[in-house]
Amino acid sequence: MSKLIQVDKKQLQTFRTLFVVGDLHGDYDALQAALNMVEPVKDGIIFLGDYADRGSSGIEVISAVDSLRRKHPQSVFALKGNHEDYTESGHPEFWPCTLIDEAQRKGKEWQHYFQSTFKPFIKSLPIAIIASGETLFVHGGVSTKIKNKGDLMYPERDIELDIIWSDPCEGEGECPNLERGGAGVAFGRDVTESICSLFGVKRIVRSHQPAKAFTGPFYSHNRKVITISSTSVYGGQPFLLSMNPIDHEMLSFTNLNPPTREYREIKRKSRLSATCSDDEFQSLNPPLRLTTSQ
Ligand SMILES: [Mn+2]
Repeated sequence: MSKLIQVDKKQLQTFRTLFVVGDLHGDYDALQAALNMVEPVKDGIIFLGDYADRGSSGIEVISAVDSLRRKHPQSVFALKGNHEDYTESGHPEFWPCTLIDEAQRKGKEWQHYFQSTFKPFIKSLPIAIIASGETLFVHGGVSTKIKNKGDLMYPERDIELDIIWSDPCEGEGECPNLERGGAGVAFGRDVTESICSLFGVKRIVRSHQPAKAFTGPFYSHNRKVITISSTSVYGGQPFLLSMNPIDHEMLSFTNLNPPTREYREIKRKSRLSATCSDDEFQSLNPPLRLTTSQ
């Protein structure tokens, strides 16, 4: 099965809006807020991966995304993130994994849940979407190992790892992603340029770094890489990206969890911007919202 989804112009034209959801990490409230704005079939919707872990409602998020995408396979697409990377026997290939504890807390025996529900879900996830002439969607990033479409359709393991783990970096070239213990690569502007021209797209939309996108989208590589986050579990604001389906240059971002007055006041006073440190935002960290599970 191909791990690349190609959406051509004709299909894009059928959508009223193309919505993109970044990392959710168990934030069911943010998912619900996003889905309230979307009408599947009329709208296209792309999830960029990392559905569980850290937040309290990974099970519910996975279940909702899975059923939505089964119901609307022509308009709902869900990508694989590094938090959907497990061995055949259900051992996570990343850290930290909280989904196993969450499942057990909610009365699910992990092996049974993994084999019967989660594994079929993650096995079916593509790793990339090309919206013809416009945008490459991935969870993490790209690397110089990618030479053609076949590398996305039937990726070797090292290419899959690059796609689900990599981050953009300043400058040019590519090096091991040391901030993540060498998983994936840190890729420079020239790598973005060559991948965009290889696949005939104008930009790369990805997630994987919620801390970089606390207050809205984070742009890199001359605005050709857009990083978004749709989770509040790290203390930032969750955003939904809306794109004109045939001209992705026309886009907007909606805060799914409008800031409280207190947050806005602190932000105004300290003139926080998208470049503020993680520590500054940690001090504003709202309590994790607990979603009751059924
Ligand atoms: Mn990630």
